[in-house]
Amino acid sequence: MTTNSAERLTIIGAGLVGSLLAVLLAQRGHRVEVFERRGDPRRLGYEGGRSINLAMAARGLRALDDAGLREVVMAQTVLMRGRMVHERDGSSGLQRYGRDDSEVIWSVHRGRLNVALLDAAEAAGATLHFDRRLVDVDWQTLELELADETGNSYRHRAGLILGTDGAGSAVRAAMQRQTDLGERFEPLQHAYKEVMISPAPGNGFKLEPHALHIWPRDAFMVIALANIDGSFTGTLFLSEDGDPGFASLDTPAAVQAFFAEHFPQVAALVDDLVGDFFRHPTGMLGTLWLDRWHLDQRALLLGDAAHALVPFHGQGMNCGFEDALELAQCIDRDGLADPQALFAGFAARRKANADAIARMALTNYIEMRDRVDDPDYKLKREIEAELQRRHPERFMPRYALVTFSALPYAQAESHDRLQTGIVDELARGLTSAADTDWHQAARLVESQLPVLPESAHWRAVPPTLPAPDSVAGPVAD
Ligand code: FAD
Ligand code: E1W
Repeated sequence: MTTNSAERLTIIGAGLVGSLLAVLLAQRGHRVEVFERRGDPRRLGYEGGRSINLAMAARGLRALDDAGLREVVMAQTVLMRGRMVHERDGSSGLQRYGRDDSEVIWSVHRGRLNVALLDAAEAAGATLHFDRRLVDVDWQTLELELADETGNSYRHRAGLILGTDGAGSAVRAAMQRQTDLGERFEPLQHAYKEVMISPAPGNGFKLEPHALHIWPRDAFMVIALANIDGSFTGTLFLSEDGDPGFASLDTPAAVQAFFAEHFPQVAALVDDLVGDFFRHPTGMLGTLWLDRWHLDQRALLLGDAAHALVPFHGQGMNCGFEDALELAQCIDRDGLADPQALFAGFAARRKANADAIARMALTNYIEMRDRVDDPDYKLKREIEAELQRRHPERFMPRYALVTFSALPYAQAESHDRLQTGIVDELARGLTSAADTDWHQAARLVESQLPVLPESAHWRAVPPTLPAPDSVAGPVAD
């Protein structure tokens, strides 16, 4: 078995996680090379010109901060204060995510974020190779077999291999041929499709920009996030089979009838519903679980390649960015002299957290789908808000622990299990949060909930004045 030329780091996949990892490692003075299947998005544009956006939260921003990229990225985001839930009857209301504007998330353009990260990676000294798809790895010689779009093939001797090539990872497939990673893919019956809402005349917004819009309809839903140019990207989440399902929406008339019945407001906002529907691919969703993320001293997986999640907590990129930062910090501490120990140590620290966010994302899927407009759900959220007000050192809602804090996901999940038990007990038989027995609540909280560690109170932005309950605040930026 060969040993690596340990000073060199070979990243496969220059998506969001790979490009940030390249920045973080190159900035630390390591020799970094990156191979990416697609062409350079800075020359060729992105995703066929489509605007796809994502919700960035505290964990993502924390990693960008370490790379010195906070300002560059934040200048291109739209702040989101809460979810705007659109009911069947056409009414809507904003449910704040947090207590004030230190507890918000940001809508960020996937393509522009990736471009900013690629620029920063190059500026930090990383070497980028585009139009180079990994086909296979010779694990004896560490030779990569790469191909370009026209089918030419290339060979390249790798250093330490870091696989950030996404959910369909070729690095992972090559590792699987060498060892059993215990891979399991748990598909979700639901798939997704993106639709575009153009800006209002004069680059205004057709919907409140500072909110994540949700049209929940039990078994399916549409969400929409604003872009800085005034447009919105909408996403339909729907079963693949059955009726309604993507398989049965196979004609323009069927698509129009489905939206007219369930999402008339969305239908009126989208410029070219039928065009979008049949031009854009239907994306698959699911959870990828692995028992192992590394192949001894030779290769390590990070991001979606190691742990694809369902998107319903908006944490896939955030978790992947946390992976990248944590690996950089492991290298800071232990160096690259013993890659096997480095990879094993990283995976041991990180896997319980990835598993926890994968489970919590599935839980949020159920809530998103059919509970955000449910009275019992609202009652429990009200009780939670008051428990947090009364016991801020011990009680913090799950959404806040996941989205605004730096508490490791596994600890957020176990703390939330205790909290859920308490809230369920307090809510039993109640119809109004005002009837909660707050003496019993205090007893339960103090006897069952440990004091939260400092990382739970970490915030990406400083606290602001407490937020009013229901208004979105100023719309103009
Ligand atoms: P990717 O972004 O998939 O990047 C992989 C890269 O590797 C790509 O550039 C690809 O071209 C390249 N590649 C692939 N194969 C090869 C190969 N053989 N050789 C070389 N290069 C290769 N996350 C959030 O945090 N917030 C959200 O709001 C959010 N919303 C989402 C909504 C939807 C509908 C979906 C599906 C996901 C969402 N996510 C969200 C998750 C997020 O998109 C992913 O977690 C994130 O993109 C993972 O980044 P990555 O770099 O690991 O993988
Ligand atoms: C967020 C794709 C996506 C991204 C998200 C979220 C959701 C639903 C979806 C979770 C959320 C930001 N969420 N929003 N409101 N309640 N939970 O917070 O990123 Cl579907």
